[in-house]
Amino acid sequence: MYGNLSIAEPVRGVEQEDPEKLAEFEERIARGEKIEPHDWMPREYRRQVLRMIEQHAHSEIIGALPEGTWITRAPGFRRKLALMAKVQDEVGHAQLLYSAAETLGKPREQMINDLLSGKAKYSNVFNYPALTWADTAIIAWLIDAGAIINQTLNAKGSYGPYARALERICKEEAFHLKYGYDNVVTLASGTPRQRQMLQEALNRWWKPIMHFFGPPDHMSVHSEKLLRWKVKMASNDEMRQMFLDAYVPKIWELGLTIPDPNLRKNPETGRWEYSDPDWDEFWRVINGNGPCNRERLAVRRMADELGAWVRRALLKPDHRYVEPLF
Ligand code: BYC
Repeated sequence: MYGNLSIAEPVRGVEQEDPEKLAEFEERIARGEKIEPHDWMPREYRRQVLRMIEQHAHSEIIGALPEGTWITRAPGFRRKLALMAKVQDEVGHAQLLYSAAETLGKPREQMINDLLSGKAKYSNVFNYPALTWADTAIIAWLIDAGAIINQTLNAKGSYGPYARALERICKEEAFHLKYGYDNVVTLASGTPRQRQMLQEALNRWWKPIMHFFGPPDHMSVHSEKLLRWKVKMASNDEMRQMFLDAYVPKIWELGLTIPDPNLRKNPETGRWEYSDPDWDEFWRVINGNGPCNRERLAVRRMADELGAWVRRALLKPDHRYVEPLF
């Protein structure tokens, strides 16, 4: 059992597969072996892993935007340098993840087209604006914290190229977390105005962060299969609980208030209880109707158009480097 999810039942979507091959595949996964691109895999496994890696890659590339808008306004040269390095890392993560996704047969260009057309999903959190410098601090601390919980688990997953990409990504995320925490502590121990700015940013980001781990287990569409095939190593609710366990005490330590009067750890169950974080808003945002979805995609489309001539020049088939004669 994973939270409310039972994974004992036969998985749906594999009825057409050769039962012997399927059994062998599932045994490999049960033994903890990695599945590599040229290994046999059920079509549904390929589809699910591709869906997840692709969404993750898009999240990294769109995720660079809310913080990226603060590079020119970062307070001081050192913070500007650190923020630039972080944003660059996030875009690098997208490159690693697009490469991992390509091993499953979908060309990168098609993935980018699906992102730009609005067909593909990416993480809900990046459809909200970063209104102040404190918002960037909360993103770098708490969203990166959530991402580390999710990704250190997924890094133990069954698909080799994704697991290996995540190992490297997690190392870089650990730096981002420290950078974010340093910014949060600076604001929390600053002037009353700075503390207020931080509190207001936390108020704005709390709900999106609760949504970040995905819908509650009973609403999750894919968890059952993904857990069975060890693509996901914990359910959405379990990851949310891990995050609350690790970070609620740290947030309280800084003297901040979490904007949920019902948040408490039930001493009997050992689980956090919280107000319903408005799952209707979550579905609206991930389906293209959040506060910044249109703006985020417009920026990416502009970048795509402005970079088109570079791609053409690099990929032009008759373009050869000719040694100068003199
Ligand atoms: N946002 O069946 P479910 C970063 C969708 S970026 C949007 O539970 P699953 C960073 C889900 O796709 C790191 N959509 O899904 C970068 C599905 O829709 P479809 C981002 C979401 O896959 C820059 C439907 O809801 N991390 O760290 O079992 C700066 C049903 O959900 C979300 C990843 O991408 C969401 N939050 O579990 C700073 C991690 N949640 O496809 C930081 C990789 C759910 O049926 N992904 N949906 O149309 C995962 O681990 C899993 O996909 C999730 C969801 C846990 C997120």
